[in-house]
Amino acid sequence: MAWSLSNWFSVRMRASLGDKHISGGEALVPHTAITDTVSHLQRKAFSHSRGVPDACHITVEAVTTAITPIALLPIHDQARDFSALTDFITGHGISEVALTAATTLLHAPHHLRGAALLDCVTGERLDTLADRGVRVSRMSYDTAFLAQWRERFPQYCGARIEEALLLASKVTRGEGIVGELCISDDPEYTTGYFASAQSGYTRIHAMKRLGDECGGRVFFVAPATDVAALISYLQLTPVCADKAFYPVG
Ligand code: PML
Repeated sequence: MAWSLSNWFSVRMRASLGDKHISGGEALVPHTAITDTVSHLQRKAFSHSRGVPDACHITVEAVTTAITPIALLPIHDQARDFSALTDFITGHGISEVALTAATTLLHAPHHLRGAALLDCVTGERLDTLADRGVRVSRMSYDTAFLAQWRERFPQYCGARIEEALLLASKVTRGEGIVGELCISDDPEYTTGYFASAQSGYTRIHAMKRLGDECGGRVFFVAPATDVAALISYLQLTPVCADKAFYPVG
């Protein structure tokens, strides 16, 4: 499929209550879907269990660079809790120090709106964006591919998983990314994931206690990575998932 650039838009939402982050969302859509996408994101902003926002910003921006087709990561389900997964995660070249730095950040009371970039060896924070973090943006599914994928994997349908899987599939293609660790910031949702190009998208159940508002995303980055180029890719390069690493048709 060929994507015409003239008609694609990035739509981003951020909702907050005072200085508390409530919800975020984003989509890369043709101009014909802007209205529906804005209403979807607005509904998302005002129905989050973290609270009712007092500000909701929605930005609509034309995309002017070529859209890169990408493949979705394969999904694995781990019926284990996070504490059992240290060996699995450190097996990706992530040190225990870096993993501890990540879990400390993800459990901090004032959590990140975007993602923190951490050196996978030292655990040092590499971006300078503080609570704002890096906002991964400009991702979409090819409509026909998504329909096939939903038919093949009905157990993974739904906006939350589809959005997380798409984001992880973009992130793990980034030059220098070793892995991503995500804890949902929804107090009622305790499943998170670890994703990497090497092992795919591994869902982790019981990632936190029910009712806990902590959460966010950490991207583990190889030493000597060009961090500015990586952030630019994550925030600005448009991608569209039009295939998986396994047959879906
Ligand atoms: C979120 O709440 O948006 C993050 C969801 C992460 C896990 C999604 C899944 O169940 O695989």
